[in-house]
Amino acid sequence: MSTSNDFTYADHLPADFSDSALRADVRLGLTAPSKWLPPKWFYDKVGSELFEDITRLPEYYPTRTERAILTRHADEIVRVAGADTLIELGSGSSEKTRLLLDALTSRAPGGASYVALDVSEDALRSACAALVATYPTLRVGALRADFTHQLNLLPRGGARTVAFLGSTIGNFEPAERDQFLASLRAGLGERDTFLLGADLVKPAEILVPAYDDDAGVTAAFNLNVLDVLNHRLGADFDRAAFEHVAVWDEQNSWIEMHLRARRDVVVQLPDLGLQVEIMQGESIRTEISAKFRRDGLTDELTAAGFVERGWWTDEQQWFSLSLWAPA
Ligand code: SAH
Ligand code: AVI
Repeated sequence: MSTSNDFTYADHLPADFSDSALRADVRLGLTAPSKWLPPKWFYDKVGSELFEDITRLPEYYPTRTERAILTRHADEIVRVAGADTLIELGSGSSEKTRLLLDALTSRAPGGASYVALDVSEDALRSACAALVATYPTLRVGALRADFTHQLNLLPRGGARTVAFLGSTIGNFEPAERDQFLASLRAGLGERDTFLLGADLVKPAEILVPAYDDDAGVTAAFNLNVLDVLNHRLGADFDRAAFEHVAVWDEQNSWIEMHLRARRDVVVQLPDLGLQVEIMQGESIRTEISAKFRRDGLTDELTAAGFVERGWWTDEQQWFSLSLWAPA
């Protein structure tokens, strides 16, 4: 652990995380009958920056809608939660979080803590450095960890709100989501709460452009994962051989992002001793982004052992913030 710029920084990812975990995921995903990659590998420095660019696109409504809900209701959310510590999973730039921190620091002046958890060291360091400059009384910690299997590392003590904003929960497969909720619930005490940002089902005409914008930023974000594999695994993906595809799967209620081969492609992954053949028209699924209905979310959270403490949405009911306590 190191202290710099008045925030603590702890890296709990294994030293070889970017190698061994990436290798295992890539071997599993690219040798499967339907090829896929987990979304956590999007977020190298370039990918984290591209995601921030996405949040400012006119088509990408989730960030600004969630921010609008927070602008209106952060005080109430923080009051109902009654926490002195905010822990944020997949915190990224922690920008919207400031609305919660404004409320938290004015409720508990001198006594509030914020812990940002993310896989991206760049995102953690720049977000936390900016936060300590704005909130002199806030204790700020950065935790580099993987929220899919390291929730046991969350700091304990006091009354905590664990926030998972941006609808990042939608990037889990349904079984992963159940596992995540069970693991989170297991670590929460009776004074703790869970604040969830979840994107809601809406017409495909709004959903699809949010994941296939005119400026091509989401395409660049998607294709960047090939650069990550090239840089970290010595692979030789040709970005030009792939196109970005986003489709709305109504039955599963999720957007799927794919990289579809424009021609037959043979990729060498020397670090894995692997050669992968991808036929023209075949695609690699790089992300799902599930969209929710209130009753479905309630069922899932109830099954995981939570009880609702609050539900806030925007006028169009496009996005939701909900607060949950252990049942
Ligand atoms: N919460 C922010 C950022 C969302 S982008 C917002 O609402 O705008 C998703 C964030 O989750 C990225 O910062 C990414 O680095 C992080 N992330 C993705 N997979 C992760 C994992 N398995 N463990 C921890 N962080 C992860
Ligand atoms: C981080 N996550 C919630 C984003 C989403 O909307 O699913 C990632 C993203 N992918 C494409 N655009 C944004």
